[in-house]
Amino acid sequence: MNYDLREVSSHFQLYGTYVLGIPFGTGHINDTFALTFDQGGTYVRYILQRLNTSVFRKPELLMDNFVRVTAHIGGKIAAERLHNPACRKRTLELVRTRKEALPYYRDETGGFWRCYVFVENARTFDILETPEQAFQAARAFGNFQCELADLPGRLEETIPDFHNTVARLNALEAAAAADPLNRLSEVGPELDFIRARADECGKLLDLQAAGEVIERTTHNDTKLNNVLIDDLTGDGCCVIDLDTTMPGLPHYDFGDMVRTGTSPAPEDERDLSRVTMRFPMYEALLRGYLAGAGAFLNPVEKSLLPFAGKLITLEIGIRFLTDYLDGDKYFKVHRPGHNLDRCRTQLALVASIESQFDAMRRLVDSL
Ligand code: ADP
Ligand code: GN1
Ligand code: MG
Repeated sequence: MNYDLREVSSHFQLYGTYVLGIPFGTGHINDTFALTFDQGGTYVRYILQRLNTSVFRKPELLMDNFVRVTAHIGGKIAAERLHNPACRKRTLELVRTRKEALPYYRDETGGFWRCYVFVENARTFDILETPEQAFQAARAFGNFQCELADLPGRLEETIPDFHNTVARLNALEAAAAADPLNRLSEVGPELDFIRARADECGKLLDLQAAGEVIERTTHNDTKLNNVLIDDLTGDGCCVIDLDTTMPGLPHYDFGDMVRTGTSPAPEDERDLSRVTMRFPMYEALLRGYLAGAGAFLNPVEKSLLPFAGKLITLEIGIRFLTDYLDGDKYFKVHRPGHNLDRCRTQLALVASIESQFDAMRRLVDSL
């Protein structure tokens, strides 16, 4: 889709002359652009995003969450700066609209837009290069959970049952039964692999119902490219992509870090021999996450972190396969079979996690 980014940006409190707007990032859901403005000879960048309102059906409530979360974290960063003026931590800073100072703008076609300040001198990585990066990224996500532990009230669930793996499995079975595009015959081994693990899908939900693991405010989309790494210090300096920040289990966040931070291959790799759970990356993620969030986890919650890595990888595999059978309606795809390729990498990663599971458990028990 071609959007008139200059026109859209004119509705926000942005000053100077619009220079350029380009697509940015590799997200599967929203449309993200980087804008450049000339402000008296200095080029200043902003992020402009068009929210996917088929996925996020109550965008105004989502933006209420966004404002509450960023105000809460912003307050903590301001307090930290009083003691440590060199603190480089950031949170997303929304730019409000000119009219009514709203945190979003709706265009005449119903398009839902928001804008925030570009965090310079930092970047995201689709594939982590070193254990040190893994440690820093995981610590930032762990700190994020910790900072939100005293957020007043409960956030709106922007996507109900987002990490309900049993519901995700049921959705897959429904898609397989309907098979609208006759793709079922191509996915036999993948379905068998998932069905063989069906019993594990409800494990965290059962423990939550029994009160052994506790709901908190979590990010829920801790893909490693959703944290900005500071170019100067190498620290995870800003957690981004806050659309699914809502009530959840801490395991969902740690699990997605294992899914996205341990394999050297991209999420849609076709050469499955390249997909593997690198133990040193897992160890760094675990140590980093516990450095940020370890203080509030109970022993049962802590012991379930390796399982979380397996469960969330399986869950996303289930979601990619469901979307493939449904006709690629949810995740953006860039080639035929893209969602099936993504599903296969997830299942290969689950197998790699399973083959190292004992060692993963021993490590967490030793920390
Ligand atoms: P999506 O939902 O599409 O994943 P994100 O909010 O994660 O969208 O943004 C996409 C990419 O844009 C990120 O991976 C990051 O590289 C970049 N990005 C997002 N927000 C900022 C920001 N405030 N400053 C700098 N880069 C950003
Ligand atoms: C989507 O928006 P993005 O690309 O950060 C998805 C996540 C998946 C991820 C898989 C709202 O994240 O749940 O884990 O793709 N976000 C939503 O790459 O469904
Ligand atoms: Mg993202």
